[in-house]
Amino acid sequence: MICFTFMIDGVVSEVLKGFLAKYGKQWDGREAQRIVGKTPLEAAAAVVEEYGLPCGKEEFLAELHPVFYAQLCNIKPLPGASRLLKHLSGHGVPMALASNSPRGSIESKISYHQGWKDYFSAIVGGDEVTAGKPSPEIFLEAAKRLNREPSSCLVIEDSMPGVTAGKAAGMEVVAVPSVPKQAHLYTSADVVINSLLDLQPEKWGLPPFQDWIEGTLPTEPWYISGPVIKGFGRGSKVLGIPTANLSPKGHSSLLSEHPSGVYFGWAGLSTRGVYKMVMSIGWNPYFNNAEKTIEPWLLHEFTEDFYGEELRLVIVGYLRPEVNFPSLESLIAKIHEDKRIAERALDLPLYSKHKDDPYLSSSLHSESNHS
Ligand code: ADP
Ligand code: RBF
Ligand code: MG
Repeated sequence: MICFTFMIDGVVSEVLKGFLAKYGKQWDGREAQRIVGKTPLEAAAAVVEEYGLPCGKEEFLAELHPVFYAQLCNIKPLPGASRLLKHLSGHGVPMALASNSPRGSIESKISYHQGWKDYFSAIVGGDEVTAGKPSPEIFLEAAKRLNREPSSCLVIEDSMPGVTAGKAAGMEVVAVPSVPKQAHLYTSADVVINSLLDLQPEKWGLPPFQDWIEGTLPTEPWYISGPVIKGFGRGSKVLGIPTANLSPKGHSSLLSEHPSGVYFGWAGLSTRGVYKMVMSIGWNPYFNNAEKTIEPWLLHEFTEDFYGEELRLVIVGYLRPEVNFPSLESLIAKIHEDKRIAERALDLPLYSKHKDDPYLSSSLHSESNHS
């Protein structure tokens, strides 16, 4: 049995940002870690305290509540959540949803996602137990409702309090940190993964995913474009692997729907042509960048640079999470392996059909039907 909680509460950040502005404060992201996995009241208390707001937490919450409520329909599932739920429920694995949010709010959140209600045999809300996470109570209650021993349950969690709660309940815990670059803090989890795409159900005695094809995971195609910008100048120089960087600016919602990682697809340069492409999106753990970068390596020998040119990408599949490496050589070897896998996979009809996508060769800024 599986217990989980996972919706991206980007909405929470958006709403809080607006409110802080009203009090003349600026949201700086430091509280994201403090609010994930909390009840709304606990989260409000944390923010009131952190920012020294001149109001009580109840007052703050009363003000926030209607705004959150109106935003419930905009909360997106974590990337890969729908695929995972579909897979496990297709194999008859009993699942429960256990969240610190009040039950009513959980129910309205999931009502916006088709089929979600039926995936869960039990839902436990924060208002149905005496203490929310990090107390184990919410997970113990979920196990009870599913008629399972806690020790036979797997918890999938995106928050620190949730990981603590799951371990305290005597369950196996997979952490999927929702705050980037915080993986090292989740040491009490049995496994930390970068995204739900990386979950290996067979490690937990569950049926393995069957949608991987020749080392690649097909995704719904997604589209991103922009002028090629200057990066750190180390792709060609340090790795011998040039990457035509795109700016992550203006793509924040697209990037929150897709985890950091290594992807592949097709790249179009309007005056040159369409090429196979393998890319990384993220913080380059080996170099530990402060900013996220988008770095496609076009699988073609060019005789010149093309900085400033409009680059259009159709991303069709996922390969692996970005990881750190013990040496530069091992990073380079891995990227060349990514290249071989992508090059070969892109000849499969499933992927090659996207080579003719008009998006790749269409003229500038005609993205309206692809956003
Ligand atoms: P930067 O750090 O500025 O991105 P790189 O060393 O990664 O520098 O080099 C990237 C540049 O090299 C690209 O912007 C592009 O102009 C050029 N380039 C040449 N061949 C390729 C290729 N096959 N794929 C990507 N970029 C290439
Ligand atoms: N950087 C990492 O630190 N870890 C990775 O796993 C990683 N994988 C990559 C895979 C591909 C296909 C490409 C093109 C790049 C990857 N990089 C990775 C990014 C690399 O560090 C980056 O392109 C260079 O630092 C140049 O900025
Ligand atoms: Mg580059």
